[in-house]
Amino acid sequence: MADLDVAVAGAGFAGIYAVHAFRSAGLTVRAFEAGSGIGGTWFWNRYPGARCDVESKDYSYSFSPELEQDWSWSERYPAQPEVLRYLNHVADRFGLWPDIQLNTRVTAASWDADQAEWTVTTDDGASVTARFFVSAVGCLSAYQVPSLPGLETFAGPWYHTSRWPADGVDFTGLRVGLIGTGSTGIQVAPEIAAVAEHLYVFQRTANFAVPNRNGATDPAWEAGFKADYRSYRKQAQKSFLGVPIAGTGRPALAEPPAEVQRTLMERWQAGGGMPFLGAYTDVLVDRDANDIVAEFMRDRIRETVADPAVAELLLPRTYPVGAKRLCQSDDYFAMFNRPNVTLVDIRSAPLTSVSARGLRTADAFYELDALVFATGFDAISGALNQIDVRGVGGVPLAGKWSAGPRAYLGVAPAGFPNMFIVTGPGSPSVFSNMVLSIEQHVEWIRDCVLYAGAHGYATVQAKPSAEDAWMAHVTEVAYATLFPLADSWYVGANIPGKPRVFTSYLGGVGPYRARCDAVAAAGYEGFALDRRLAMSSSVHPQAQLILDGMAAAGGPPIWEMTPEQARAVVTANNEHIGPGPDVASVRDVVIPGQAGGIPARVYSPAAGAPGVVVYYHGGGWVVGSVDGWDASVRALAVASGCDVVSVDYRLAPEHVFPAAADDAYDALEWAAGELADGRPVAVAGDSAGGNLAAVTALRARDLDGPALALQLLVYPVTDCDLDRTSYHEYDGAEFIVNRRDMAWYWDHYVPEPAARMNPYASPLRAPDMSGLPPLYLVTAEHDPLRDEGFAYADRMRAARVPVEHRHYGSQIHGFFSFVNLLDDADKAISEAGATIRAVAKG
Ligand code: N01
Repeated sequence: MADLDVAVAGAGFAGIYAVHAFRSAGLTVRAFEAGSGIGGTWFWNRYPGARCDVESKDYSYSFSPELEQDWSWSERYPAQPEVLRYLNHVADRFGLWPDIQLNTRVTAASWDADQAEWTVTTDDGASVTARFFVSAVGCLSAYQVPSLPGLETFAGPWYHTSRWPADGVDFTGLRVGLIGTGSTGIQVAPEIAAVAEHLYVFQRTANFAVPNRNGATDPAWEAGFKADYRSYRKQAQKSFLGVPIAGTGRPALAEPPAEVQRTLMERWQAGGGMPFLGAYTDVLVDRDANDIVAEFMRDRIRETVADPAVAELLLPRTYPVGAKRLCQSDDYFAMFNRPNVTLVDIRSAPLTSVSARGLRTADAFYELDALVFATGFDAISGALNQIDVRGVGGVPLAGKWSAGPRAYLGVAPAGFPNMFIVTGPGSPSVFSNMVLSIEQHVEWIRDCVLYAGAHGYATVQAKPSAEDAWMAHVTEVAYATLFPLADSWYVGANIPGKPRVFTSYLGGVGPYRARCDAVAAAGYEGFALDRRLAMSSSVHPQAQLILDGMAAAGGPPIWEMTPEQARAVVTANNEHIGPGPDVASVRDVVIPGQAGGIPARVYSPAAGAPGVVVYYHGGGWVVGSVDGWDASVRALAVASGCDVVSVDYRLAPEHVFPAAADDAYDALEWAAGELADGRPVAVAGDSAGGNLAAVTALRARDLDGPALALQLLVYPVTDCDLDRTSYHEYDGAEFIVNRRDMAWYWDHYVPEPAARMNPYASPLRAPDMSGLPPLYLVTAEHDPLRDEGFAYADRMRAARVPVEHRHYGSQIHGFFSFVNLLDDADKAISEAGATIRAVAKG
């Protein structure tokens, strides 16, 4: 068994929430974090001026209403130290520390197909196994320093903004060179300029920036959004960017030019990138509309920067506004009016080398005491590619991604079973409010893991065809916009040699979430779910005792017996079960059936029971009786609180198909007509009795018979095909039933093979499953009938019939009836009973 259910790489916003979400779902989880503290991006990027460009009310977790009410942000746009404090508060508040391992970098993760688990290796030489591997390494974690000849000879210190010393850097009195004018460079530059003797800004590409208009949190504003935070978060989930912003809803090109200028100015004055760029619908898809906005912004630079030559150099002209991440700053452009700041154009005269004393460009030398690189990241795929991730057949993820990173729905790479990437390539990630997208992904992954467990699937993996189709869609949407026109990190253009692929989903956060939800609702459409490997779970020791007892008793297999011998053996075996619980009233009745009286027993646990269950015992239509199933049916009556009618239908071979099915249906009609008195009615049964319950539900639908509230099918026979995988897995003599036994049962019940195709014999073959009552399905792992149960649930789901499926991983066929002997029998009956009770009570 794996050490963990889930191993998580990284403990930033994503890893922290993953620990909380998985743990709250009852899964074992550990996050491995390379840093000495949590926070990821917000731990590493502690350069002066680091600040979020999404408002604090949006850039915060929404999973806990109490957290969002209790926490107060001091500013509209939170600075790095405050975000880090917030994340540490979250870890404290939810007690996450025991499941986060700091100072530990994940170096490798490899898929073990035999065990259906990941082996995750860390830089301390340790390794751990986990059923699922979740990457929460972030989109912007692998920082890049350009390869400048001579950097190692530089006499002064140099820093990358993403590895800033924790105790800060004092630039007082120093000549500092800053390379990079993206979001980071634009934030750090004014901070350095404020203290340095001189700041040289080496600019390769001029950048657009809108003002933040940052300020202290206004208590009235805070009270306002907190009063209705829940519905605000809902709007955010449905919005395009993960932040509910109000655009005009109109194209700029359809608006009078003066009106466009007025709107842009209004938004410029209010500050913030998203409302500004989102003012008009055509700005990111139409070059002419984009040019209007770009020119507006260039005018603001001209207004701000005193020296026209410097202003001219600062005017972005080489790409559409917004196609590179729009920067935000209140003081960057004004900084160039300071006498101690020089802008150096390294597009016309590129950097050539570093020496001990400074930087050389193609046409000058700059004497420097310190160097700062704000040169960005190998984005989206860089951090994950630093881990040696190996999937099916040992294929490296980096190899799979050599033509560009890809993953189905941006969360699951094909060929890498049980691996998920939070905000991975193909998801909205960096084009959205990251915190909201992280929450959506983590919750979706958690639900998928739980679904796999509940349905007994050992592996979940994206189908290559689904991944291909999704990434084609991602590309198609991207190329309908202006984004691919910029040489940005969005397309990998900032990393020499990286394939130019647009890998983020621009279809919008709301539509993306809806798509992910639809995939889940359809039973994880596009994923291959495989349960064959789950058999590695061993038989429960209590069940093993039963199997050992039967083996010790000796005797021929069922299929070598006569029906009379088989009935005697089953009766003797059932005596080991012992009595069931007391039930207030138990009476034997004879139900008037079409072919004569049908004996039955009615268990009434209490007066005023909310519903009626018609129960059909197992035994391959050949053996079994109301007496033999007395204990478990009593337990079900007590657990459900409902009246249970246990039916002694006619057995084969004396009465072949459809005798048992006819009796089953007649018993339902009687129970609904004579006993229920308007109360909800359910059908239930185990094994062959499950077959009869399923068939009765089909017939009731087909014949406009009694309305059913539920069908409880316990490892039912749903089909005559004895070639399913589980029949071959459990074909030995050591289990309760095997392939030859089942063939023997079928031969007696439906001797004519062609007749077995009749849906009233093999209900899985019903052409239409719609309109059937909700299914509560119980299956056991070590059971030849396992797969036909799963197949039945799949058909039901496909027909939009509600399905609740409980799979008992270490159990055997028949376990549900072994009350007194198996704890799982009591558990399964009480769980099924609780559902019946809830359904009956409406
Ligand atoms: O990195 P970048 P970043 N020689 O790649 C230049 C998020 N973020 O750290 O444009 C010379 O954007 C490069 O020049 P060019 C946000 O998503 C958010 O600034 O390639 N120059 C560019 O100017 C952001 O987009 C926040 O020609 C070289 C700069 O370095 C993302 O992080 C704050 C060079 C890199 O810009 C990355 O931003 C900070 C070379 N060899 C970051 N190589 C907020 O929330 C690169 N450059 C506010």
